[in-house]
Amino acid sequence: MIRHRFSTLIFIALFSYLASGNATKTPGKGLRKNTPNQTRQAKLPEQGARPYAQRPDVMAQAADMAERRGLPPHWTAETMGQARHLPNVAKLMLPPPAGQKKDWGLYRSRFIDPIRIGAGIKFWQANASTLARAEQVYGVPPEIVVGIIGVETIYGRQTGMFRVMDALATLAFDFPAGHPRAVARQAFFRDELEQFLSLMHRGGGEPFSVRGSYAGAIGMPQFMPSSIAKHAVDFDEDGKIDLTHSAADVIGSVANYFKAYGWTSGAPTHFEVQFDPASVDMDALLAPDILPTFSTATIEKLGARLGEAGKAHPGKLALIELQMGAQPAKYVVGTENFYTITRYNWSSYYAMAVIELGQAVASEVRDQ
Ligand SMILES: [Ca+2]
Repeated sequence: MIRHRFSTLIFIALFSYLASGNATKTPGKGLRKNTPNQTRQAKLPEQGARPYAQRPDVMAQAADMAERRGLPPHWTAETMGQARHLPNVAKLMLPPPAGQKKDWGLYRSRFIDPIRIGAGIKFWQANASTLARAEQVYGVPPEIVVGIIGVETIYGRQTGMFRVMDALATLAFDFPAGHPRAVARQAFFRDELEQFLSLMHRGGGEPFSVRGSYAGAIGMPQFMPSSIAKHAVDFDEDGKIDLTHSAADVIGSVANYFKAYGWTSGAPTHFEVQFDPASVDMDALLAPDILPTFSTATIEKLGARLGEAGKAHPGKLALIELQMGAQPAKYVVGTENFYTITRYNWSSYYAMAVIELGQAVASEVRDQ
């Protein structure tokens, strides 16, 4: 599902002196194969048929954005006007067909594989002291940081080939109306486009030189522009933030993101769970989804049986269901730290893949 070998083609402008913004990682992401230019015309929906420079709604938003953000009006309008509509980017945003069973086994096999583990071992060994420093400063252990960067981009090997301007403009102005949360998602991407233009203007970057995922996520950690603005750090202290070339900046930024979203140092991510068939109330257990809601006493009352470590956990818990296609689902009990991982990408499958990849790499590194 993922194509790579583009890292040499990709660089992003250097961001320095970053300011504020919303911090949200786009959910349900993952890099997809790009669409050749020549197929665009045939599938061009009416919505995106006019160049953005000729769209009064886009030009009005450019003027509004320039005023609110203190950007040069001509530069803002010209840049937004030059963005290209990418019809397939909009399509990639649509949720999978209803009724399609998720499959943790399949999902896991995409991320916990020898190539990614091998790349993770090399990344860990090359950056061991930086990972240790990030744990000291932010309280986030190396295996979580290593798990994130591996799941996101195989340690920078696949950071995305879309021009971020095109992806963000498409999602900001032509978000597919058939999406159940189209209005909210479109607003989210408009904000990200604003953040991106602000970053480019402030850092002196060339907006069309920046490549990323179809959702506009950038660099080794696939940060959205708002996350760069709010959470990226210059962890190698060279005076600029570079999430494409500086492993240290990436490590510090990921750890800082986790700290901001409530990571508790030293606390586990999840526990194993069994069920008491006589008393289990799955509807009640699954109702809060991934939000840690239950005390250990409550979750046990609802028929979930924890081991000794789970019983001793002081915080709130959530029952996490991992569907296995046609097979019976698997379950774990997630802690607040599990929930924090899902703030990076809103999926329990994603969080589990991050945890398991990090553990797989850690066990190899620590055996050596
Ligand atoms: Ca730096």
